[in-house]
Amino acid sequence: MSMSPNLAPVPELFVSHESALKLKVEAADLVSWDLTPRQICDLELLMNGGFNPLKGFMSEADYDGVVENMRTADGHLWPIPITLDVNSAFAEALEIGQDIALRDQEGVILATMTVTDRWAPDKAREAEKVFGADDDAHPAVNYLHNTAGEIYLGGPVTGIQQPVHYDFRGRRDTPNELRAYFRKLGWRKVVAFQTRNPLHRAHQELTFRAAREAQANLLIHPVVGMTKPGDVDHFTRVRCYEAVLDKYPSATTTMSLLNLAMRMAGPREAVWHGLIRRNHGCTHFIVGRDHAGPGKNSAGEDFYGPYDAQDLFREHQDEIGIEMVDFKHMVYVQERAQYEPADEIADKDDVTILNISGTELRRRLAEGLEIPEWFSFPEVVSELRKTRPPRAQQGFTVFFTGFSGSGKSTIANALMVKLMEMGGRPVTLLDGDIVRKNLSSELGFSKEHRDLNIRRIGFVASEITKNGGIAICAPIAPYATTRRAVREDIEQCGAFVEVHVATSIEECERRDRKGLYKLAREGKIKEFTGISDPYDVPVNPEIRLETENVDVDNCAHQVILKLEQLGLIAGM
Ligand code: PPS
Repeated sequence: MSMSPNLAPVPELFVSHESALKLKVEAADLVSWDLTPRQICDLELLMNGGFNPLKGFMSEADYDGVVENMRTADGHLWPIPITLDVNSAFAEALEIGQDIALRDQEGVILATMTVTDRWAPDKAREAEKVFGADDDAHPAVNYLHNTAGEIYLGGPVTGIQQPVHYDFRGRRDTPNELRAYFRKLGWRKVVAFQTRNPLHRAHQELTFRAAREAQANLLIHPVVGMTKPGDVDHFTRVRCYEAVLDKYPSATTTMSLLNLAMRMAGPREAVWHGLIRRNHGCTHFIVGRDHAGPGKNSAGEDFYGPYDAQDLFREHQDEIGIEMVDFKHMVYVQERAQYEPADEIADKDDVTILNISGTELRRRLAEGLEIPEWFSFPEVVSELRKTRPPRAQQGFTVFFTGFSGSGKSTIANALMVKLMEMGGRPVTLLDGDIVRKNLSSELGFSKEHRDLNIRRIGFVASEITKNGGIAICAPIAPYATTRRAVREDIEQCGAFVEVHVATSIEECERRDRKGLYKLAREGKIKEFTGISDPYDVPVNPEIRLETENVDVDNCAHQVILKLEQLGLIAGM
């Protein structure tokens, strides 16, 4: 099959500059929806033609068709639902036919939408059909059930302005800008490489080969919108790509950043990526092993087969309008000092095959170990080391939880002093009482107020952790769900070490250091944890400290040993 390049512009959803100015003023009076980060990515690609032929967020009929058989109501191939999910309170207050303003997170109006459809989706069906399993281990299924609103709105979009980006502005192109660029350079064949990871030597070899095979120019087209949780952040990745770009012949290779919110939907996602690249004026698209793979399901198995994406793509290739360049897994053959496709090595029993997996790379970065030159470029490794310093140099949070009077504050203080004695990282103590005085002085002890208090502590601790410091928190934090939410926030930027100070309520009451238990028993303090209010005992904390007959210094030392075992402090 040969794809003829069609570099005529793709339709966009923007109105003219003059109309946009007028519409923006009028839209200020409309009911507005504050877009989520994922919706902003989707809207950008809807408006600039990246999601052509879609004209807005999907109607219920389009959604049903896409979920069931990858087709919109009028028969276009489209594998991924593009829906505007909202909460039911917002949805119920609307009337069908009403225009709403779509705002970014700063409140800037990006577009208006005429609401033609409103429905409560069957999320379990969407998960099964689109992502292959109703399993929260899949990041998009987890998003669907735990982040997305319960109601979907659909309707055509009128674009006012693109979302604003302050980073790497010169590297971002709309589909029509890329088409114009290819036209200008006379690039009739362009092979696109989709990526959400830093480029190492294997990727470079693979893209080189793909371009050679297709006798095409090369577009490195990394995703900078939303990728898989836990991926290397896009700032670091783009700096890595820029370093690698120097190794490509500049006359035949370019790079552009794509503000796509990935779903990690494997085969369906590959087809979607192909449609998006066709819209960006490319003629060929690289689909490798486990394209857009979400990792393991909750039974520890892969969601999709390693080449399912290639199979589905091949089936729909003509309709997508872009030719697949399929690639197998590339490995390094030491004797020949080169990369080769793993399944084409005839003498594999006689040669040494080297490969470093993503997990192994992360381990080496975390432990500050060597990353060989055959694997990656020194410039890339040095960028990665800057953002992923060894664990012993990263920030982390120690989160004490336990009853009032259990000894949390005292042990936390001792731990702080020991960490300060070691030096190297700033240490901040967010003790329950200190926080209540400074951050949460208006709060009481209802569940709602306690949760708010803990979320505030979590927020401050995550900022400290992100910036390389050590946060020690010591609130009661009686609710397991709130502790888990804080853990999830913090684990995005560093380690979270939960310490259960397991002093029994009887012992706390016997000690009654502040005289509060007596008041609680007399009913003079209401909602007192352990007496008249619940405490969820941590099921799986990193450490559980028994304080009865153990002195404070020893308790703090147990925490230090745990931190050392976790690699968070260098060996003593
Ligand atoms: S929470 O639940 O995590 O928000 O609590 P926290 O911010 O750690 O505050 C607990 C301290 O407030 C005092 N105090 C109470 N504790 C529990 N229940 C009630 N009703 C209550 N009223 C006041 C108590 O001294 C706690 O101090 P610590 O440091 O835990 O001994």
